[in-house]
Amino acid sequence: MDEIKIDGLSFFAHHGVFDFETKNGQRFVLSAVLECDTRKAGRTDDLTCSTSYAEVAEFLVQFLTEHTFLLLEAAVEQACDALLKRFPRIRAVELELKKPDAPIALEFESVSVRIRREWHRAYVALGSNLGEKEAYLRGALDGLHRDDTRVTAVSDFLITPPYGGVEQDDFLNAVCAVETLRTPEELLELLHTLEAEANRERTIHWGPRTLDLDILFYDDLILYTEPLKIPHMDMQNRDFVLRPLAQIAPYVMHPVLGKSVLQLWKELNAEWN
Ligand code: PH2
Ligand code: MG
Ligand code: MG
Repeated sequence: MDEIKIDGLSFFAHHGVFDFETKNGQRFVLSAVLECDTRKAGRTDDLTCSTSYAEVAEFLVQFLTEHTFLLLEAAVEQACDALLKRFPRIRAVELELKKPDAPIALEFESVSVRIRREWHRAYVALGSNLGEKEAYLRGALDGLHRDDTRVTAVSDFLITPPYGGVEQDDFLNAVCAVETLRTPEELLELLHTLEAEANRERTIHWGPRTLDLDILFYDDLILYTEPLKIPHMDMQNRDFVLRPLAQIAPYVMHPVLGKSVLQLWKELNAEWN
């Protein structure tokens, strides 16, 4: 990815753990690497196709002087977050915040914290087989639209027979693509909140539910933890996942099985025919 860099942006602010730091303030030095596609601006010589580094620099200094944090960690975390929400062309950002005059009673040049944050792409499966199924799915899609997460594509809503052996009503299923600043664990937390808001009760395993939201993919991540496994462990066996996913992401590769969604769906269907 192309980069726009701002180096050694110096300003006065009040971050710090000690009282005298928040009271008196001190000098900070910020460096930023903005990952964005500069091709179009490069071809057209038109600033509206890019992100103005002046605007970014002013935004960062304003943010870091208007807010006061105890930790450099918090200052850069929240500055990255605010920046990525404010400038849509910036896909990822690396910020380094230095405190050249930090309260350390030794000879040193500076201390700093450097982090990189980015928009992630995830795919989420939606299902409902209790009550107003369509309203539950629409409610979930609305709930996924927020400042740190955006729905970028939605499949058709499909009526599907129950899978997994529990006798129950048909499901309404869909899949959506999201862009998110959340980690997988934070995204899962949001999904659980939305399920709870839909009055989901966790009773019978695989039983009827007002709303079920599962993470299918998160970038190319492979994660095997309790309670979160990515990619979804059973997705390759589920027509109600692969069919809608193939509508919006046919060529996305399954990072463990090494096959595209379309290929997995074709193989699943071939098993039946
Ligand atoms: N979800 C399950 C179990 N079985 N069957 C269909 N058709 N759709 C689902 O969403 C579904 C299911 C457990 O999450
Ligand atoms: Mg499920
Ligand atoms: Mg679930």
